[in-house]
Order: sequence, then C-alpha cells, then structure tokens
Amino acid sequence: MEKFTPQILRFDSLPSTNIEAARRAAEGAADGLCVVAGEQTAGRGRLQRQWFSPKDAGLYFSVVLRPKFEQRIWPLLTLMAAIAVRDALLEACALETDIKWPNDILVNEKKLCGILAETVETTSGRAVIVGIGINVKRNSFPVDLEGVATSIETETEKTVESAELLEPLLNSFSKHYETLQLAGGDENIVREVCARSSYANSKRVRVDDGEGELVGMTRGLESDGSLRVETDGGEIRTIRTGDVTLVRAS
Ligand code: BT5
Repeated sequence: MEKFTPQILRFDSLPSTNIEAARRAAEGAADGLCVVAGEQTAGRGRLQRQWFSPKDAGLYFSVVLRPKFEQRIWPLLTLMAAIAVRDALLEACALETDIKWPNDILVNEKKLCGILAETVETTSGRAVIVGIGINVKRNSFPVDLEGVATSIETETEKTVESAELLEPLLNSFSKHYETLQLAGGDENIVREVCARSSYANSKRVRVDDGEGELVGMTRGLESDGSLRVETDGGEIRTIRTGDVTLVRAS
C-alpha cells in the first residue's frame, strides 16, 4: 500500500497551489508533496473558474498523489478528500458540514470549501493533484458571494487560524487515502460519502453536465464515484461530471 506521508512546502503567495504542485510533480516530486500558500493570486476552480483566495483568509493547499490503483476509480479521490475535510472540520472546529457531489463542502447549503482534482503527466507516470480551498475567515470571498458562500468564522463565531487546520486535515486525508487503497476501498469510500452527504440520496437536483441539464432524484453513487440520478420518467442516469444544484420545493 502507498502510505501517504505529507511533505509540506509553504509559500506566502502563489498564483495557484495546484499549478505549483503540478509543476513539481512534472519534475518528479513524490507522492505526499503538499504545497500550501498564504494567498493565491490566480486560484482556480473547475472549468477555469476562479477561486477567491485572499491573504491569510483561507487554507489553500494541494497534494501530489501517485495512486497505484486502477484509474477507473481515480474520480473517488475528490470524494475521498471531501470526506477528509468533513471529518477534520468536525474534529478541529466541531463544525457539521455536508458534502455536495462532486466537490463541495457546504454548511446550510452555502459553500465553505471547494476541491479541484487534476491529472498531470510526469516522467514517472500520471499523477493526481488534489487542491483544497477552505474559507476560514469571513473575508475569504467577496460580498457578492455571501448568498452562496460561507466561512468557518461565520459558522462557528470562533477565530480559527488556517495553519491549525492543516495537520488534522492531512491526518484525516492520510487515513481515507489508505482506506481507498484496501480491497473494496472504492465501495468503502462510496459508503462513507453516502453516510455524510445529504445529496447522495433522495434529493431533488438539477444537474448540468456541460452538455445539457436534467432534473431528478439522486439515487446513490456508483463504485467509481459517478452520481446516479433518477429522472421523472424513472430512468437512472449516471453522471460522471457536472454541477449539481438543489431544486427547492415551490
Ligand atoms: C471548486 O471549483 O470549488 C474548486 C476550488 C478549489 C480551490 C483550491 S484552493 C487550492 C487549490 N489551488 C487552486 O488553484 N485551486 C485549488 P468549482 O466547483 O468550479 O467552483 C468554483 C465557483 O465557486 C466559482 O465560480 C465561484 O462561484 C465560487 N467561489 C469562488 N471562490 C469561492 C470561495 N472562496 N468560497 C466559496 N465559493 C467560491
């Protein structure tokens, strides 16, 4: 089994920790490299979206992974990271959060954390960069996102420093990464996500997969992390990537 042993590299400021980690992976950095920045000047979400990352307001970091298991289940790395974040926030801040497939951590439907997993080709094989951004302070996003975003400080009304969160998070990350590598690890991670996510089952959602939209009820996850959605016509659709939004009863 590949044991996850974090080796931490800290920067005051970077364009994006994912870009820096990918660059170092391409140069041969080992599994476990963890790039942390005090701010990101070009923090990224999925599909080239922006991730607001003001100075000392959030925890911004990326880890290099070189998984030995089959690529079919690599999409589970995003969900595994979500479980790690959820567990660490509960342990370190007593904060209950929800996981929204595929990459969001929410509190009362507002986004507290986003995860961005990307693959990168390197001389020693394909690697995965898992980037995690957590809003720690109230000022970690602009006011116009207040309706959809939140922070640890807002939710707990306590002062937490980003640096204090990193260790519990990496411990939890390491534990779940090991789980994923054991026999049946994919099913275990899926089970853990389903137990921690109100979105995994029986939630009416709108899904935009980039090619079109559909509305239906969530019906759990496949063993590769795809989301199952039952349409109003009773057909089960398997969603590999996309944006999920809650459909509120009118
Ligand atoms: C994500 O994308 O949620 C992935 C975010 C990953 C950020 C980490 S920070 C460390 C590492 N280095 C990087 O450069 N990135 C990773 P997505 O699901 O596409 O959501 C992006 C959307 O979230 C944006 O379009 C905004 O609407 C919203 N958003 C941006 N900044 C936010 C923030 N700080 N808090 C809450 N929502 C935000």
